[in-house]
Amino acid sequence: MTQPLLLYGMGSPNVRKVVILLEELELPYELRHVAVFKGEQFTPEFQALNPLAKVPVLVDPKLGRPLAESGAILIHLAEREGRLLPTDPAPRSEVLQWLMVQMASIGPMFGQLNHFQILPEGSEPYALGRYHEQAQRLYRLLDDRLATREWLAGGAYSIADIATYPWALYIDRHGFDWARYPALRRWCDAIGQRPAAQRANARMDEAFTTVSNQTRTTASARDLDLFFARSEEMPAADYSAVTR
Ligand SMILES: N[C@@H](CCC(=O)N[C@@H](CS)C(=O)NCC(=O)O)C(=O)O
Repeated sequence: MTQPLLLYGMGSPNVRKVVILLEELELPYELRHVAVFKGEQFTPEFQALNPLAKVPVLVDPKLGRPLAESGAILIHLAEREGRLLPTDPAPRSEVLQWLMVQMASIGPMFGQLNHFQILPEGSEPYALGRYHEQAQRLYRLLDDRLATREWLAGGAYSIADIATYPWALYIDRHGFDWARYPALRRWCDAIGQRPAAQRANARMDEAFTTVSNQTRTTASARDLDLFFARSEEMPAADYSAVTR
């Protein structure tokens, strides 16, 4: 019998994209929660899997080593199964380009916007303004791109779409109006209706949502300093909104 894959994660977009791909590929897998709001990622056992101490991490018996970084995990699984990443150089390079846009720009910029939105209103206006502008530029890029094509890259649904979708769903929480991004909305709806995306939601809810929320809402101020890597040398920050 084939051994199932094991994915370490929590309820977050970088984990969700891997779960969506696992469902698209119909591979057997187990999910293991990592209590990042309680510092479990910094245990020696977890850091042996990923020295950067972040989820997701995939353990694939066929690979013989744990694999971190969601983009690398998507490429590995797509290549392993020969799906959702074209082999012809031109469409393949296009899919990889748009996957890198997600990994290098969308994830980091939206992540920083999420961070500064958490702080009490008015505490970091420059940082909030900067990341809001960067996010707007990226939402506009996606909407313009999707106005002339069904999928982001390579002429077919691919790991570039799967990587970007869970992040694009932040649009209204980032204060933008869906009505100004109709092509992005059409694309999000189309992915959300795919049976694999719906099965991924159910698996994420079952394995992560309740337990992630519980660790988040009970995190102490010290836990949150650790989670946000705020050192003693830095100014104090009010993260209390995270626990609400
Ligand atoms: N570039 C990484 C980012 C992973 C990441 O930021 N993971 C977050 C959850 S989405 C995490 O583990 N945070 C815990 C920490 O930073 O200590 C990827 O795409 O896998």
